[in-house]
Amino acid sequence: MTHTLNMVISRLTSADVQSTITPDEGRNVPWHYFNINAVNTARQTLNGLDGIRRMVDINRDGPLGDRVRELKERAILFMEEIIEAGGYYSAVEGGFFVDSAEYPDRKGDGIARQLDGGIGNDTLYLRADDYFAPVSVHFGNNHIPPQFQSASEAIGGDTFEDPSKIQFIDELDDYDNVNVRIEERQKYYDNTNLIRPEVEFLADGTLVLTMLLPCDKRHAEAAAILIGEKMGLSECEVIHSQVMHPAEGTYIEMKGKVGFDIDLTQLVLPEEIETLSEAEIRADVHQRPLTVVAATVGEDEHSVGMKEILDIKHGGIEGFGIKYHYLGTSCPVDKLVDAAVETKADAILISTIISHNNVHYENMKKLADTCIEKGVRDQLILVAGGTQVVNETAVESGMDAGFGRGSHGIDVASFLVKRRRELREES
Ligand code: B12
Repeated sequence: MTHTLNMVISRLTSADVQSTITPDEGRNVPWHYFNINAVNTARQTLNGLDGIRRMVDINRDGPLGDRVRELKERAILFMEEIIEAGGYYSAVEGGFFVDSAEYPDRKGDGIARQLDGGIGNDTLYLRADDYFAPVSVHFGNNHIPPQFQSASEAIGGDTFEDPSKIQFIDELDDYDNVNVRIEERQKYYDNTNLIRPEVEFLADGTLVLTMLLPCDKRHAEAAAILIGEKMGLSECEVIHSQVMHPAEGTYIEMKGKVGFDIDLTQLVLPEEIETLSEAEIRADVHQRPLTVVAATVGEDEHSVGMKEILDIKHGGIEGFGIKYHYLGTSCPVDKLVDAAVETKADAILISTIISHNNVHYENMKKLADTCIEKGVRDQLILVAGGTQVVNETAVESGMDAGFGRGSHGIDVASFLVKRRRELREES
């Protein structure tokens, strides 16, 4: 919420407030990924607030103006007292900062730091001119003696390269200490291809599930635990619950553990399709102009994905010099094919997001059939896209290609250029 408010203030006032996150509490607290989510939301807000200053006037005669004046007065008094106290460092020592923000009122809980060092005293040293750290990863100047290829060679490899050199401090009890934990997890140290979800420590198996349950909070929490157990999770625990609206239900975040490993070497990965370089696509399109007609088809009103693929502002195919005629949303297939013929287009691009009853693949078949009926199938490249679109099934449904979630303009532009080359070679 703070991130988003910062964005609004920043946009309205040009104060350039920057929201930052500090991931210092690590990934084992929801706080960390909530922060990541918050920053994503703020980023989206930032885009959404484009041009807001031209639409919104700030009324400085009302409470906002009074508050600004008051804050400025407090700030000046505050800075005067800093000078009286002996300057910035004395103020730090006096706990001036991060107090109530209502100066001269003080809560007395400002962050104070001892100037004579406190516990960190004398722990900072200037680096000597011949400073040398025998480690494989180093930031800043490291004077590697000439006889060594790499810094860590001086000690025969550091702890990154040879984990057996790590000396753990065994400060816990007999049954839960670092040696016991390492022994239990030795296989994950030995074989880094074996993974489990993890949060607190290596391969602890912890995962977090989110769900919305259409009931009150007490029932939802108990139901969530049962759902987790039925899914085969152990140590299920609700870590957050929030009533969205009493009539709607409760949003639950639950953690539990899985007891199986995933072997990365056994995964069947989808083929990684290489795209042509931007320069190659542009050069090809420059030499032989490429035109497409595009629309969302059937009764599909979801236009955002299609525009992502087309529009130069979103990195769409337009940015590579490809010309597009956008026929809008819920466009009949016939109309698209006629427009392609009329504009002598190279390709038809359809977006079909809704997938109930496989309507997306039905739309593709309809497009392919219409092109065949009108005798233009071999003159046109047919491309379909949408969240649920899988390339193989799109091809089985008569398309030249299908593009799913997360596709980018460059993927499509690259495909169009490659496919056009193939067609020219074939003919
Ligand atoms: C925004 C949205 C809407 C907006 C659309 C506004 C607009 N102008 O686009 C509105 C509110 C109008 C809407 C309405 C409806 N929606 Co809606 N909507 C969404 C939502 C939240 C986001 C879609 C989106 O814009 N994604 C962002 C874009 C960038 O991603 P994308 O669409 O996947 O596109 C990418 C790829 O798929 C691909 N791609 C897409 N098209 C193309 C085309 C080509 C040629 C290529 C190469 C690639 C490509 O590239 C894009 C960029 O990476 C989704 C849920 C979701 N999170 O996906 C539901 C969702 C799509 N909607 C859904 C539903 C059910 C509806 C309604 C029926 C709701 C109702 N009962 O009224 C109506 C239908 C209206 C209609 N006739 O189409 C369902 C569809 C379920 C299904 N599987 O069929 C979803 C999945 C929500 C859900 N979980 O139930 N919706």
